[in-house]
This record gives sequence, structure tokens and C-alpha cells, in this order.
Amino acid sequence: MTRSHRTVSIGLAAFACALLAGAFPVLAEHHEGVAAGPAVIQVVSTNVQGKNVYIPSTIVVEAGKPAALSVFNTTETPHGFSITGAGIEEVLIPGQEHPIELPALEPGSYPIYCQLHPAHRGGRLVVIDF
Ligand SMILES: [Cu+2]
Repeated sequence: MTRSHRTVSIGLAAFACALLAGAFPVLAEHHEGVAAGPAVIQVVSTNVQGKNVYIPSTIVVEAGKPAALSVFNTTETPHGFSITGAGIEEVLIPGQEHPIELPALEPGSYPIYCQLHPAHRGGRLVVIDF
């Protein structure tokens, strides 16, 4: 390794350290924000190239704590939003925001599906102990 290569490597290491030092406070702040209160989890029921889908299709919440969803239907037809085992069965009117309160749940994996269209691609609610 020549002297100039070494200088470049040290420079990159210092740059990486500066990036990490900058990133960690952001992560810590984000974590505190999550712990401080229930953020509303935003979901859309939408159509991607002819397929009805939920985005995100996997929702993760903490076990034993209620959580708040807000589901928006971007399409021009009503869609369903049901979560087996959580007592959720909503009809999503087009162009409207639908607040949905999730109850405190046991850890597990709960299917999310559209009760109106069997072909609507489903999702999953994952409830875990953090
Ligand atoms: Cu649907």
C-alpha cells in the first residue's frame, strides 16, 4: 500500500465514524418517539398494476398494547380490511381515511384480508414482545 492509499483509507474511516456518530442520535430519538406513545400506523389499500394490495403488507405492533391504524383506500371501489383474531372487519370507502383501533393482542401472526374480494392480496399483522 502506498502512502497515498493509506491516507485515503484513514480519511474514509474518519468519514464513516462521523456518519455513525451522526446516525446514532437519530436512531435514539426515533426509538424514544416510539416508546413515548402510540404512533398511528398508516396503511393504504391500493392498486398496483391491476392487483389490489395493502401497503405496507406487513404491520408489526407490540404485544399487549393497543395500537392505532389509519387505512386509506386510494382506489375508486370499496375494499375490506379484516384482521382474523383481532375483531377487525372494516369497509374502506374510496378516498377516505379510516381510523382503526387495534386491541391489545397476544404475540402471533394475524392474517389481514379483504372480506369483499378474495383476490385482493392479503397482509399480515405481526404482534411481538419487543
Ligand atoms: Cu378488496
